[in-house]
Amino acid sequence: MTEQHDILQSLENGEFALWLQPQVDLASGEVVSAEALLRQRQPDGDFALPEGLIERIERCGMMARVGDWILEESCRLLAEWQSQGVTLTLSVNVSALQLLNDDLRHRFMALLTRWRIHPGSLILEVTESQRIDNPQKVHDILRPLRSLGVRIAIDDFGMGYASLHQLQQIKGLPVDILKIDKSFIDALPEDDSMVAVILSLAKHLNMKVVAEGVETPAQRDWLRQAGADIGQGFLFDKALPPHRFMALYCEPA
Ligand code: G
Ligand code: G
Ligand code: MN
Ligand code: NA
Repeated sequence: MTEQHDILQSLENGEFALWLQPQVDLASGEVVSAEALLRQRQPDGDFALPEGLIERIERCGMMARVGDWILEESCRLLAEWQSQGVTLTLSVNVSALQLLNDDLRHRFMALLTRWRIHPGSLILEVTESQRIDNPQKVHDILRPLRSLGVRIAIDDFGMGYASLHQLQQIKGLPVDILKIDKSFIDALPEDDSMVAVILSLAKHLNMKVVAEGVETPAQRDWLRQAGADIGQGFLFDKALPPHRFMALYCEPA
């Protein structure tokens, strides 16, 4: 059986799911958002993200198909929240391959309209470490989405830009949020130099900061006092199935 066929089967059999990990406003301690993380039902019934699944999906040319499912499922979740008066935002990962697909913009706008999603409730996470090889193209794709009110986050920030020249390019990108890579959060609070630099850069560029992989109260406290906006990590909670996330974190209006 081909990889393509396997993935198509998974889609058709409803084996993919988006689980939700809370994102916490560090100043208030409130859950204000969630990151949607892809999971696949395993033969034993558990859901997991098998090692290398995303890469496999990309390699066999199925990222557009799966990416469409991810965006649709995200809109469905948001529409459900909105109908219940839940005001949390949702962060959705989009791969660079998905982004470079020429008609993503049109399919995406159609989705927002069909599900009547308030665009401000959606954040797209673009992974920096996949390297933005063609900033002009990424720019052209992101700009119209952003002008609708969708916000753009750079995921794994700090891992991809090897040079100041590359860093220079991000100034021109239509980006709202930097998500600091977990490796820099791991160093806190003893070594705070990289996180401090990124916080200052974000402030300079008028961007918000999300710290990912927050695991200890000491890390959370350092980030809060340094003015980071949002924290995400096992200290708060792991990714949960949507019904459990909603029972725990979505207050009915
Ligand atoms: O929990 P975690 O194992 O879910 O995620 C592992 C990696 O897979 C992360 O780098 C994350 O960005 C990526 N990932 C998780 N869900 C998605 C998704 O829906 N789309 C894309 N493109 N990547 C995802
Ligand atoms: O999209 P991204 O690369 O940011 O995906 C986040 C990944 O990090 C997911 O695999 C998620 O399950 C994982 N993760 C989230 N919080 C923590 C944490 O506090 N510690 C660890 N080790 N992993 C985390
Ligand atoms: Mn992410
Ligand atoms: Na990340």
